[in-house]
Amino acid sequence: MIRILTFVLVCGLINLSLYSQKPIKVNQIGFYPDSPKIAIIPGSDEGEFYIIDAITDEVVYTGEVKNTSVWIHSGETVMIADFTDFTTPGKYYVLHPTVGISYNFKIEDKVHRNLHKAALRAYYYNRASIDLKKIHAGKWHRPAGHPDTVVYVHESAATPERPAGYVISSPKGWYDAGDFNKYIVNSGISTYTLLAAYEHFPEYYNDLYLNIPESANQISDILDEARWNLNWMLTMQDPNDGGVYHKLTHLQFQTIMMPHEVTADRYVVMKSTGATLNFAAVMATAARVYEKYDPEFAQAALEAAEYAWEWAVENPEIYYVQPPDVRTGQYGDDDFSDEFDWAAAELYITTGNDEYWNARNFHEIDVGIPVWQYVRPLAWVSLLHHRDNLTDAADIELIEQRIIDQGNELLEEYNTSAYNISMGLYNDDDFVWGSNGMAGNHSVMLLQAYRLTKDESYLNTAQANLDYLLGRNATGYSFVTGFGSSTPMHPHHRASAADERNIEPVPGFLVGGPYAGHQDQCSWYPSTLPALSYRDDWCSYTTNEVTINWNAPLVYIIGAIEYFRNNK
Ligand code: G3I
Ligand code: 9MR
Repeated sequence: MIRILTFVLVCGLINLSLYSQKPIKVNQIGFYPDSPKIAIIPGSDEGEFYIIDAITDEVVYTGEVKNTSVWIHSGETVMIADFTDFTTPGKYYVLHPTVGISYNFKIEDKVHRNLHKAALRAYYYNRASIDLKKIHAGKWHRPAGHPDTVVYVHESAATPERPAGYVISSPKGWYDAGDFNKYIVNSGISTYTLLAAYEHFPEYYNDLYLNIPESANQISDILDEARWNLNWMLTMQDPNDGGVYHKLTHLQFQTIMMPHEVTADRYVVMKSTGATLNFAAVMATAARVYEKYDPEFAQAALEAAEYAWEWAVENPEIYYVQPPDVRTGQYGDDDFSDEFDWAAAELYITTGNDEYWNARNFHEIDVGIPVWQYVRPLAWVSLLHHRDNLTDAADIELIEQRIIDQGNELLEEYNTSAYNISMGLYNDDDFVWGSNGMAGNHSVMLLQAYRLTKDESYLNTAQANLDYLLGRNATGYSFVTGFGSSTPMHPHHRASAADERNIEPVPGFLVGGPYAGHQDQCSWYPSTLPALSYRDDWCSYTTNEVTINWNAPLVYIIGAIEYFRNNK
């Protein structure tokens, strides 16, 4: 009987399943047996939905659709299919008799583990100055790009000791994104987030094998990967004064080509307060994270951090101004108060020196969601993690309260959202350029509240945002290359777009995601509504580029969720 019912339902849906996206939206990777499980069904036809075994096509679960409501960010009326109490491992899809089906998903332990490795390996694939060998890179192997051993000091960065045209060597590091440039500001939040993942979950990462060139050493692979960028960052500090160059860049964006094909000159461009404080914060973090494994490096990182801090205190308002002959990314910022807070917090934690705590007024400052130009929340993340080892100067109650308040704000949004996610809190402001990074960073903050309180609603909401990124969203895409049934095939990523050998883009990259700014003038966006405004096309660099700062929260949240779901 069940088989017949399924057959009838599936046949009735053949037309619907010819749509380019399946109408029912679900995490296309899957769920842990004991985690919440939700699908979004468009329309208002409440009634029964079914979970179907993808191998046998049998109905294995019947539930009632509920909560019809409108999601203003996509203009859709949607319903919730909640099948949390179905816990049997396997491969399934969701079916609603009048609406259609979803893509397949799995229920199993460690369901996101491979995706987690891929999200980390994306950094390896974006390394400058190293051959990506077949044994590590598979079919995406390529010769080394950008040795960066001859880099010119740009006029904007000239000093008596290092005049314009002076040559420095500044190899390694990760390409920022789909472009080939290396930007200190964006490296700050990205590298920190990977270091925080390790600092918060060392047992998990000590076991995670990434198949990168350093995998055979005794250090965790995530720390080896982060070190590739830290080594580059260290070369961006001017040893004569402690200031840090804003970026290492071509004068303009290069056309579509493989990294090793590029021959244009490279420059370091002006020092800025923003870059110098990001550098100070990350080096102070690195000093404590690597102390056990490489004390010499840890010491060098701490000295570099303190030198940078001194420069920033003496030069508190050097804003990045793009020189007329430079056209690449700006990462410009007109408020460094959050960068000062973050660098002070990391230096305070690492050194135990009260002067850093006292340099800022932590009682007066708020939390928020981390993004490249707003890093204050990272100060609270680190203070929370180290709260039991701080000096008497710190106010632990304040630190805990700030984290809980931020978590509660996000829970409130989840509870009122038609999609059951926390995106949309500040209305359309969450749908910025890189909204997927924003969704990830919401979850980073929710996970801090969970780590502190062990209240499951924070963990569940953090996972709901991951479900959103992996397919339970208005576009129907799973936004990580290579993971899911419908994933980006044409990201704005030169090393993928120029690769004539492979149809599939480099895997493991989270694309920027829905955003209605449309500055790229790529035509045919399906909608002007922010949550639907996404195109899987090279031309859409405002929605379909990849970057190190969007992948970093993805790594953090998957690692944390995998750890907590399997170690409760
Ligand atoms: O600061 C204003 C704010 O005051 C205003 O309310 C808001 C309204 O739109 O805009 C804010 O400015 C935005 C800015 O980011 C800061 O958030 C701009 O509109 C927006 O266009 C800008 O986007 C940045 C983009 O570069 C263009 O500069 C993205 O955040 C940033 O991720 C992206 O970074 C690029 C690099 O430059 C180059 N490498 C690739 C990378 C990713 O695309
Ligand atoms: O490829 C560039 C991308 O990395 C940047 O995020 C984006 C915005 O700064 O710019 C892209 O380059 C475009 C340039 O700005 C304008 N001409 C077309 C380039 C993309 O093909």
